[in-house]
Amino acid sequence: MRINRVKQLWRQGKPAVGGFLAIPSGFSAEIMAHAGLDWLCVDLQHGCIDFVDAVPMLTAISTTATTPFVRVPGNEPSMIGRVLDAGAYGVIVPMVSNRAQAERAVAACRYPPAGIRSNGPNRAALYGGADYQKHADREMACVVMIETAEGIEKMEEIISTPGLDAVYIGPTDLALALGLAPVMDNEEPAHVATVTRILETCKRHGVVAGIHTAGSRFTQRYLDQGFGMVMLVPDRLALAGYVKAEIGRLNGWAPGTGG
Ligand code: 3PY
Ligand code: MG
Repeated sequence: MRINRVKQLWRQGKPAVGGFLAIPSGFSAEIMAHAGLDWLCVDLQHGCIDFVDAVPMLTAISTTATTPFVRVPGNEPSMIGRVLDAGAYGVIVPMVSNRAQAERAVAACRYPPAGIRSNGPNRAALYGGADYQKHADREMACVVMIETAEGIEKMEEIISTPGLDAVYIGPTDLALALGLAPVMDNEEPAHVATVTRILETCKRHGVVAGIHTAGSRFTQRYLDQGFGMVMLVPDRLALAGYVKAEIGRLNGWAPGTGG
């Protein structure tokens, strides 16, 4: 079976840097995949992406060494099974708030007897190999997000869930849960303290800590702190950021001025 290169990095104690995809296009997914990130996540929660869009995006990513992840819209085993069957090598489950929800996510990613995943890896076996079912439980990454008030309160019971590979922080939902403005790269002391507490709890339990950022400044900060899964750049900001930067380099022309 094809190994999960992100899980291999984690086994070696090394971090994996990735990107998020919100644009429903196989071509833009392929472009992002060729940029050389460790992982890319097709975002079915907040991206403009349906399942039928996600499949050609996973196919496009699998033309490269980048590991394909999917963020599902919610903690629903049937959806988790579908994206794994379509070839995702990792699932990110948003808004997980307690042990029972974390166990539900883990079980959805594992075949019996370890879990409740149903057999039918239609595209996954093409990508992963003919012995997919034999090794899938070892290679699929189950990642749950801590980003709710209850999740913050119950981080210990979530992070210590058996079979969980990583815990991923959604900084803007986390900010809302703390009564703060939904800022991504957040310097508010209460936010910084909560992020640190989640990171330290992950380290204590040998679980990879992950987090979303708005760019290289916070990605570097979190890598230096010991996060193992950091989101550097989403497709939409890659597009907009490049266009804005090029506009900014022009002399004597500004949008709408005619030059
Ligand atoms: C958040 O900031 O809440 C996220 O989920 C990032 O995608
Ligand atoms: Mg979120």
